[in-house]
Amino acid sequence: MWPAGKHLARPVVAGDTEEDEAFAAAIVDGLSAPTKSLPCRYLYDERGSLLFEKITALPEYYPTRTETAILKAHVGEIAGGLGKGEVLVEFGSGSSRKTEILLGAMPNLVAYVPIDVSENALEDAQRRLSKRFPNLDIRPVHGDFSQALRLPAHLRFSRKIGFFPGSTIGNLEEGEARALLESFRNSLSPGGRLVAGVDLLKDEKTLKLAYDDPAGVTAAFNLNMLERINREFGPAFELDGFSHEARFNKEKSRIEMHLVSGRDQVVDLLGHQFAFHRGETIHTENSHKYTVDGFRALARLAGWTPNRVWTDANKLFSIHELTDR
Ligand code: AVJ
Repeated sequence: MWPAGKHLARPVVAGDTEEDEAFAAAIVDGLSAPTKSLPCRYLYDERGSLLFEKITALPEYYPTRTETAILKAHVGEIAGGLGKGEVLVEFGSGSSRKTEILLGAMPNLVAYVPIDVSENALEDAQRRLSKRFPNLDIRPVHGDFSQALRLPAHLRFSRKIGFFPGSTIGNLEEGEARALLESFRNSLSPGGRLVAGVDLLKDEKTLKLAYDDPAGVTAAFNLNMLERINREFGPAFELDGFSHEARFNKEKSRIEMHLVSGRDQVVDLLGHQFAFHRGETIHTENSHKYTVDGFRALARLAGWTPNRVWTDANKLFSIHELTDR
């Protein structure tokens, strides 16, 4: 195809999109580093997103179910005190299932602005929500929620409330998490408010089971990273050469997902030869776990004022209200 060489970039092939190019560059970068890793956002192609949906229904995966229960139990308080004419902005809206609970308790909302990288998810959500809330102005934004938000002119000066459920913040390292909360504040201020779902630190056994379920759905989700690479750039990885591992990193208070090489092997991919020792891993995702006070401290560093907090009786999950002063 093209000469294999360490410093040769993959040639641009007709039909490649910018996304393909960025993914290819991320793969070469991540697998060339002394500790190998791949960005977790690439876990979520079509199949990955379906597998993640299956994860959220597993008995061992408590976050989705618990967050939904907290939202339902306290929706009056969470949605209450809303002034007339506010806009609800959701960062990474996906299927907007949890939002539906909030929207039902926000009759005075002027508009709902879901932001997501998946156009399909945005379209499905809009179709479903416009049936249930025919008077709601829904303004989907297709894109990356970490970018600065520019609202349509007629909404630009409305007060904004942000919604960031699912403990997506857990994917980020502390510095990145702080920067993201700052960028949300810039998008929502002045007078903005953020409602964020944050998974709580708990015993290691519960955490590990949630990320290594006996049915093997999380393992399939993690291994799909390699299958996706094979589909898009391969064949490259032998799938029986790698296995899923969920590790608890106590110092960093996070669950890490890794793909562990079961043998010494060389993977031929994108014009490179990537060598793996037996036991060497590709780090594919972090899921940071916070204490209630730890997350409030992080929010303060990002310029927010932590306000109310809601949790379940077992203190598995938390929903935080942050205000702009
Ligand atoms: C979507 C990032 C919140 O960290 O719990 C679930 C992703 N990975 N099982 C999480 C995930 C493996 C999930 N987040």
